[in-house]
Amino acid sequence: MLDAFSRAVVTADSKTAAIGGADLAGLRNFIAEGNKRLDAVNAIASNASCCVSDAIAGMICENTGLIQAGGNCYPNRRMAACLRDGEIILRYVSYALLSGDASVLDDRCLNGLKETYIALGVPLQSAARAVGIMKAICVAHINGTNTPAMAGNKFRKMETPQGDCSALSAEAASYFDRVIAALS
Ligand SMILES: CCC1=C(C)/C(=C/C2=NC(=C\c3[nH]c(/C=C4\NC(=O)[C@H](C)[C@H]4CC)c(C)c3CCC(=O)O)/C(CCC(=O)O)=C2C)NC1=O
Repeated sequence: MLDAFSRAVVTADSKTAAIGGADLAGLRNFIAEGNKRLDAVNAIASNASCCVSDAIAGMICENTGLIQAGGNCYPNRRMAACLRDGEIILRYVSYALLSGDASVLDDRCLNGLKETYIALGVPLQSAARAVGIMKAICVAHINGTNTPAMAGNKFRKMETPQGDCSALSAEAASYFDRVIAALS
């Protein structure tokens, strides 16, 4: 498991090189933008249960067969497993965003997940759809562009200073895309 710093060390070591200008500039930026990163992680983590339940509900609304006999969210035991998986995935995305590196997500969550789902008959497309909804929710929370129209009575605006979070929300989006790619 790596983070932005250990990744720079491993990359330099593989080239038997000193840590160079571009690597240091990247890490300097990582530090300078560190508080923004923590706010972005908080935007995900502190809205996690709402995000997961909304994504799974949305996935089921679009495909109600999932909660009928024979569907993979039926009976409640499977519904609970699905909600739990959503929470696990979101948690590892938040770890990746915190460390600025995808390896924790790859090694501890995605490695073997597709094979597990295929073995259990968990529909990959539906799982990817739920992850896609979580991505939309988290990007909106990081950017502060979530709206009462989409959130209903659960609407919650993060009380973070306004600024440019486009790089961080794009990075977060890339981790969700990584999950979707691993299930495709
Ligand atoms: C380390 C991280 C980690 C991950 C990622 C993980 C995933 C994981 N999800 C599982 C099951 C499951 N996962 C789902 C998920 C879904 N079903 C759907 O229709 C939806 C598409 C989707 C929710 C979005 C379901 C329903 C099961 C139970 C399947 C069964 O027992 O028949 C299982 C089998 C064992 C169990 O039921 O607990 C594992 C290992 N476990 C871990 O420890």
